[in-house]
Amino acid sequence: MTEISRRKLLVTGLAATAGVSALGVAARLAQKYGLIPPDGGGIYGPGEILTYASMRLLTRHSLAREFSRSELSARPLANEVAPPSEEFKRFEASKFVDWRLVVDGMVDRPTAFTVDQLKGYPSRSQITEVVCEEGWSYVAEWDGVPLSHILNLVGTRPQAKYVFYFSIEPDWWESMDMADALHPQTLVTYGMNGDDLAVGFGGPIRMRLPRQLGYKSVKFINRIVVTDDVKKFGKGLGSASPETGYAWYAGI
Ligand SMILES: Nc1nc2c(c(=O)[nH]1)N[C@H]1C(S)=C(S)[C@@H](COP(=O)(O)O)O[C@H]1N2
Ligand SMILES: [Mo]
Repeated sequence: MTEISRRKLLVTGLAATAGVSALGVAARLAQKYGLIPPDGGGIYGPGEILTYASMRLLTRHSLAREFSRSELSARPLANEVAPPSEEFKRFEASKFVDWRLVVDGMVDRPTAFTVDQLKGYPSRSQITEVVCEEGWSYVAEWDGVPLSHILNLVGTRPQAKYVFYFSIEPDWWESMDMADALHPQTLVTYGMNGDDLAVGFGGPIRMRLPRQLGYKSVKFINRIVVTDDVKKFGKGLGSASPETGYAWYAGI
């Protein structure tokens, strides 16, 4: 079955079983505007399509809540990560001067950025919440360069649909659609609460998407790939998360 007809079947099936006209309308709109998430197949597919499509239709341009300094968490919680590799320890020992963030894929000028280069671009500071799916959260101030600025520098091609990003830590990779990639609050961060970003919080470089759950904010990123084809990565579900039972789109 072709991709299109499989999708059509899925969405039509959803509309038929929904029994509520709003769901039918959402499903038809999802179909019409291509609002099908990469993990929109399988048994949880219809739910993922509904979530993604309705969030996108309602909140494409909305902002995540930003907080005031008085609301900063006294003790931000660094969630546990795997023990650092020897390679990572070497980067850390030389204060990450050799760390590179490679940006390539569907771009005109593939580039490897140093941390200092990233710090030299127009920065944005925002006080936002990290929300883990396990039920805890904290508020911190993040400093970084908007991902949109980086995408402009490298010359993202108009056909681009997704931005994939990879950690040096194996099995941690994610992607976002262009609405999130170009969103002003999506930052490539290098600082937190006025300091360099500590390793526990993902230093030297971490992706921050305050409009999605914490697991989309991948730590220790060293590669960004712009693409129009999710099938090229892993099992083709858009990120590592759906491969282990979490939604690709984790809007909050
Ligand atoms: N590389 C990497 N990134 C990661 C994780 C991880 O284990 N490794 N955990 C994720 C999860 S599940 C959450 S909730 C947040 C936690 O961020 P924090 O440590 O700042 O609280 O980081 C996300 N990014
Ligand atoms: Mo999490």
